[in-house]
Amino acid sequence: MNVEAIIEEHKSISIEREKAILVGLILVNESEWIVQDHLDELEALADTAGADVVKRITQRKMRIDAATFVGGGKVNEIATECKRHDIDLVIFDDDLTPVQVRNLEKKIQVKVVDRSGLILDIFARRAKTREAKVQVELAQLEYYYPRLIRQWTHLKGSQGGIGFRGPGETQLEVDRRAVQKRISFLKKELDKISRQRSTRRAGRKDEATVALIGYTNVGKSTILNTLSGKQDAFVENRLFATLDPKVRRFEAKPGKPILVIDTVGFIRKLPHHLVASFRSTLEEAEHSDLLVHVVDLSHPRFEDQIKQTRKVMESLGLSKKPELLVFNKIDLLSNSSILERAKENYEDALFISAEKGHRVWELQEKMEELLFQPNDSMELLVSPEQLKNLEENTKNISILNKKWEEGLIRLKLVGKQNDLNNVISGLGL
Ligand SMILES: Nc1nc2c(ncn2[C@@H]2O[C@H](COP(=O)(O)OP(=O)(O)OP(=O)(O)O)[C@@H](O)[C@H]2O)c(=O)[nH]1
Ligand SMILES: [Mg+2]
Repeated sequence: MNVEAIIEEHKSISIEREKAILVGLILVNESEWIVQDHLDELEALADTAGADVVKRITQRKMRIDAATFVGGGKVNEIATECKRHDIDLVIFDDDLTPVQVRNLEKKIQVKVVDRSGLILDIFARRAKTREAKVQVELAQLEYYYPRLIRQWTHLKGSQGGIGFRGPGETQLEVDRRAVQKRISFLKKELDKISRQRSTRRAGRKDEATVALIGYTNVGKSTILNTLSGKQDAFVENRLFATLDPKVRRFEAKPGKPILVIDTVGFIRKLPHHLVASFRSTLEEAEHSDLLVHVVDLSHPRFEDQIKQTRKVMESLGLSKKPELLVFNKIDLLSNSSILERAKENYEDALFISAEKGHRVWELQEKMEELLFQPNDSMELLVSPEQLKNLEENTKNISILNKKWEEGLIRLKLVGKQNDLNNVISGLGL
């Protein structure tokens, strides 16, 4: 049986919801509430994957236990709770090594999944198109490859469900060489898909493109629907609703169409295999003229989400692209102080409610302004350090005509007015 067929089979097996326990470690320099916040998010992930969380177990510890991640006493406590509540799976908030998973499963007698495994599982369920399926399968196989030695037979009950969708159970049947073969086949497929994408992109290279990026569930697809006046992008109050980038053309001003691309959402600790294999999808953001970074202002940890999103952006080489911050869901704010503070802290940002349609016109106008603004230029005299700073930190600006002049450098900057203004304030001129 090929791996793809087995993935399909497993998707169909596990419709029933499973009962889960979440486990988080509080290391010395961490505070309990941050770990609880992370577990809130893990609970949302578990819910999306089809599990109901019955209990959370945390442990304060100086360092991670190499053999079982948490300490021996904690493992016993988890095992007891699993029996008491008839638990199907234990989900750890941090990544576990294959050895830790094996040891834990042996002791707890229930399957053990980590955050990455859970996210991969959700992606496997959500993948609809050929492209998304190939990307998810590749990420899963690379993730599971080092775990092939797991002995599933000792676990209770049937072996379906979370952590087993996708290649999961085939680990017993397919030997490592076959997996390696499949991985190289999938990589070739991805190359093909990536080439097709770039051909498609070449066909629209004269059009202004905007990519909607941001943490998962912030409202990117809702914005796409509101802007294009259609309701065809899939919106859901669960994590990772969108896996395939949708492109919509909308024409606010005649003759000046804008292509808006909706992308897959980011999350804290997005598994690196996933980032790597979703590269071709995320290339859409790489090739856009403007990134609209959407933030859910009603989320208590929105600032951390901005940070996490920027981290992923950096790893994808997107941090130098022009970025417009858009705070969404302002209709959900119960007091105005959050909005006021955010407006002070993020002066250039926009504040909208995509669902209610509040101030979405501002987003349209701002996108047009940033995309269709003519280039401007200015001349500057800078020190070598300032030039270095410019070269490293300026977004979307060309630095031309560099000439030495008495220990300083005369140069010309070409770019949009906004970007040029940012340069001037950045250099303190
Ligand atoms: N109250 C309120 N809810 C919103 C707003 N915008 C989006 N939502 C809701 O937030 C949830 C997530 O919206 P999506 O548009 O699917 O979010 P997304 O960023 O595309 O999420 P992923 O594709 O999972 O990354 C849905 O339940 C939306 O109805 C808003 O302005 N106000
Ligand atoms: Mg979406």
